[in-house]
Amino acid sequence: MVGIGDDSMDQSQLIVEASNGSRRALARLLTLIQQGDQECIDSVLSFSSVKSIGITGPPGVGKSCLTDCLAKIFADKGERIGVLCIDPSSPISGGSLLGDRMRMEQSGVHDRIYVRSVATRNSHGSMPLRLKAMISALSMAGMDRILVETVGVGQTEIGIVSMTDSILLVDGPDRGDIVQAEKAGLLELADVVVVNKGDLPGSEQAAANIRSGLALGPASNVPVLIVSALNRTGINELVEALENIQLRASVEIVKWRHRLSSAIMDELVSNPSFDSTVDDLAEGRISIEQAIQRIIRQ
Ligand SMILES: Nc1nc2c(ncn2[C@@H]2O[C@H](COP(=O)(O)OP(=O)(O)OP(=O)(O)O)[C@@H](O)[C@H]2O)c(=O)[nH]1
Ligand SMILES: [Mg+2]
Repeated sequence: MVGIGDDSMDQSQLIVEASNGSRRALARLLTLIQQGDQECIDSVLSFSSVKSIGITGPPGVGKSCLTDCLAKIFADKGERIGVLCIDPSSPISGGSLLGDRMRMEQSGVHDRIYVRSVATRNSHGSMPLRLKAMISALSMAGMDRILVETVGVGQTEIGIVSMTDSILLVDGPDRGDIVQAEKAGLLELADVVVVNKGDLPGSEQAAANIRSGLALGPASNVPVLIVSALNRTGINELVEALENIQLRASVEIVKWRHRLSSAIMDELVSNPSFDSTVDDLAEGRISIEQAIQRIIRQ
């Protein structure tokens, strides 16, 4: 049994309530998934998911402002939008991120937008699978589209954004971080790239650099747009680009590779003998080959 407020209900009741539109039940369900409750995760993963967009990029480029703009546009068209803000810096018990709430000004007051911050600092392993389950839970609760904001352009973020159907990579006018995204393999997964803060100098140049980087590879058709979340310019073109994303077979294979390897990692790290095996390795009692064999056998 799990408590929500004064009530308490078991996981299956919680799922029924959340599907019937109870925001409290949905919030509780998302908390349980975030904490790794396997029964909830397994139950919601059996629901099919609506379209999800991963919005990622280096810190401070305006992802939250842009997510807020996009959520409002989709919601104004009548869609119900779920927004997940993945926050690697705050502890899992920390709840919502004040900063993101503040930058999600429009989403916060729109009754068709549901915003949830997901703190990941103290979560052990398995974030990608939990994120997948959260997307399913939001779909089950009646959302028509899910936006997932995640910070960073490294391997961990690739594991997370690979769980979404399409990826919007955001950069700013004065950053070289896109080079990191390219090195990590994130650029080749992006379905749309935007240079935000188009109101500031340097954005044309940044977009030209990204276009020339893409031109040589398989992602040469990927749109690179200049937008300003602040002045709301270029946003309609961005929405159009997001609506017209063509799935690319080569990218789908790479995404499934990330999804599968994340799922395998989750499985291995949550193995009951994982921690004791690490201790045995550190103490020199077993070799790495023996460690692998032990975990696989279990
Ligand atoms: N000039 C200008 N500033 C912007 C624009 N979009 C966002 N900002 C500002 O950039 C700062 C960061 O915006 P956020 O939306 O929080 O950026 P973020 O990428 O979500 O940041 P993290 O989640 O911390 O990585 C804020 O001060 C915004 O007001 C824009 O289009 N133009
Ligand atoms: Mg943000």
